[in-house]
Order: sequence, then structure tokens, then C-alpha cells
Amino acid sequence: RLSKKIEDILNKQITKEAEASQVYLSYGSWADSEGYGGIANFLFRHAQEERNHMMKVMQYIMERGGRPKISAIAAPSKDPKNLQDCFEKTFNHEVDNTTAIYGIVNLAHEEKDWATYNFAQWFVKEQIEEEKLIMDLLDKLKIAGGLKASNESLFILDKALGKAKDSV
Ligand code: OFO
Repeated sequence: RLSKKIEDILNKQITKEAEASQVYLSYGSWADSEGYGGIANFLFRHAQEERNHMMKVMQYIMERGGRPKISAIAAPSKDPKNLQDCFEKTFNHEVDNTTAIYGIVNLAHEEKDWATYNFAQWFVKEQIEEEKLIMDLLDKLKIAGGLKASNESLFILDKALGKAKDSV
């Protein structure tokens, strides 16, 4: 059974994943309004992934006899200024989430709750992938010319992201 402290930190993670999902939804809506339909599609797909992460934590809490708590989530930050800003902000959100996951790993270790420790490893691995995914996006944008990217290269990037198969 989960200790109260572990249950609390996992419940906070439910909110974090839900917030991450909102961020991707809101950036996707921004990208679409800027004409980047492919990037919007990528961000919406990712919003769904974050929701899946939230469900994964909920299911684990229930399996361990706990009670998931659904809390209010903060409004996403305001629209990005441009694509570069969008990807950078997204990356910062991911890094922030990685820190939260490490918090769970630390507490599980401290409490010798090896089941939760083991559960959290999936997220440790997932965060490596997510950070890499966004770093790759930033690289692609840089190659396209960053803030000075031509419409043509942005068009190609947008098209590629509309189709790209990202993980999980
Ligand atoms: Fe839930 O993986 Fe990103 O934040």
C-alpha cells in the first residue's frame, strides 16, 4: 500500500501531467492559428500523450490501494512569441516535469518503496525521450534558419511534423 507521502506526490504528478497536456493543447491551438497545421497536429498528439501519462499515474495509485485526486489545473502560460519561443517553452516544461519525476524517485528511494521506485523508472526513461524530441525540434528549426527561417523551410518543417511518428 502507498504511504500518504507517496500518494500525495503521485497525486501532484497527476496534476502536472494534466497541466502539460493543457500546455500542448494551447500551443497547438496557437500554432494552428499561425498557419502551422502540421506543428499543431504534432502538439495535439503530444497533448494526448501527456493525458496518457496522467492516466498511467492514476492507474498505479488505484492498483496500490490509493485514491487519485483530480485537482484544478493552472491556465497555460500566454501564447509563444514565435516557433522558437514555442519549442523553447515546451522544452522548459519538459525539464520541469523531469525534475518532478526525480522527486518521486527520490522519495520512493528514501521510503524504500521499491514498487513506486520501479514504476517511476518508466517516466525517467520517457522524460529522456521527450526532452530529446523537443531538442531535435529546436535543432531542426535552427537548421531551417531559426528566427530567420524562410517560409519555404518552415513549410517543409511544418509538413514533416504533421506526419512525424513520435513515441508513446
Ligand atoms: Fe508527461 O511527459 Fe512530457 O511532460
